[in-house]
Amino acid sequence: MLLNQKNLGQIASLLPCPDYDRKKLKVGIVHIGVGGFHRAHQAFYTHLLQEKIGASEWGICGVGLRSGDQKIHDVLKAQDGLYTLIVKHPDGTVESQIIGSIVDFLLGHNDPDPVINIMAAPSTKIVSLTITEGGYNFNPSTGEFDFRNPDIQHELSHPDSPKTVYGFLTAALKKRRDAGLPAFTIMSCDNIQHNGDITRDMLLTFIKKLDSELAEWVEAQVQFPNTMVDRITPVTTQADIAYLNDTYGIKDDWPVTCEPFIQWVVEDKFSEGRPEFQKVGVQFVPDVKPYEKMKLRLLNAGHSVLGILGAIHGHMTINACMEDEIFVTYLRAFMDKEASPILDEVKGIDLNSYKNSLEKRFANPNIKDSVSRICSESSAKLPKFLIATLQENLARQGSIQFSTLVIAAWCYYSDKNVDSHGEPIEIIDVMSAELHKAAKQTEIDPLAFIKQKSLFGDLAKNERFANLYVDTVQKIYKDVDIRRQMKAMI
Ligand code: CS2
Repeated sequence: MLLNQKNLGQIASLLPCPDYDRKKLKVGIVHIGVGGFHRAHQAFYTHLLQEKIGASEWGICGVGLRSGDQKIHDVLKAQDGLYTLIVKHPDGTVESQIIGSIVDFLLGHNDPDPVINIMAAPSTKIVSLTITEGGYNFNPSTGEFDFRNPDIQHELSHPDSPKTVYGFLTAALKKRRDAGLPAFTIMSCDNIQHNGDITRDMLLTFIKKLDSELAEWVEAQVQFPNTMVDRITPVTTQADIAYLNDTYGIKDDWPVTCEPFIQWVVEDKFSEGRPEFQKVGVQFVPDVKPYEKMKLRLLNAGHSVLGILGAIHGHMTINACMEDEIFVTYLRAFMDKEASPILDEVKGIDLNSYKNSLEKRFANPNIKDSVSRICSESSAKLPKFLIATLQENLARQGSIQFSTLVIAAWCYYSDKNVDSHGEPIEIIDVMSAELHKAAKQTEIDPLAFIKQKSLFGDLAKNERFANLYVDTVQKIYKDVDIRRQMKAMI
């Protein structure tokens, strides 16, 4: 039975279904980037809220801006926005439920107007984003907006046919201002420290090039709350689709799986009001920064440590890494000696318990989060998750060896594209060609990989780091048994 609105009555006897009247749910949030994470997190919280207060004006219209979003568009359209969320507990229990908070879906890449119009509609109060770390179009090392991006160039000369998130937001905000409507809030939900502030800086830099009056209006009217988001959401597999079919006879072409843990900490500043998310466990705080930093530098960086070293060793999943004692001890040493010392105190959170809980979450044997998901787009992730920590530790004479091994390992597999058993590693990264080219120089110039300025800034000139890095990378090139290198350090 296909998952759709018509069949919901029947499906309700099999799985929990939305108990609010979806016909009454109006679009108040436009969300750009409807991947698994959005559906396991914000759309789930929004669904919980409707269950609590009844259908409101806070339904979600999903938006995809890239041609690759066609598939999720087609699936959600065919399913009337409905999908199954499959929560996998560490003890093997699985809880599934049907989520109903997404009420429409629009694609912007061929026909931008409907997307601009829904964003400019008076009923839209929030435009939220999960466009990935790489989607913000800034140089990871300098933080500057990248005007060389051909899509940005196109938008500057054709503001009526936007392509990137910046072009769409600008066109919609202009329309609102011209119509005398208040601005919407722009809420980034990506894993970037100060995600709201960065979105604001980038958008204003872009708009200033186009229309300085509009930039002034945006500066005065639009709020950009910073947010910390958290829920491990692995890539959906065919087995997940088959599970729903075999167990319940439900045909859902793109369910989402995730861990039980969920957290959302949001800075409470919204231009046009917000859903009462506090009723379903969202924390609103005056300052999100300490939460963001803790999460990015422990969870996300911890993932990268396991993922990159795991990829070289040949572990396929994060939980497989956590079954390997050397990986567990190494991860903890990284967290204790390098990540924690630079974190500010977070009110109400005991750092040790937080780290213990991360270890448990990573070890969840049912999540089977692939190392390849974690390693994908490392060029956008590592500068924020790991290299930032390394830089701060260099400035304070702190430990850097655990992070350095990860960077050297990243160089090794970017060069060789194989793990220590000679099995191929597929590199999924917009910068894969550049990474490969730089890494390939290592045997001639051992600093070549870290001389990539857009990722490492001037780190290659830091003597302490450069010496340790050269030593470490040479060790790996001589002996690729990464576990042996790790063991020697713990
Ligand atoms: C992961 C995140 O992409 C990554 O490398 O660390 O997707 C992580 O699973 C989420 O941020 C968890 O909240």
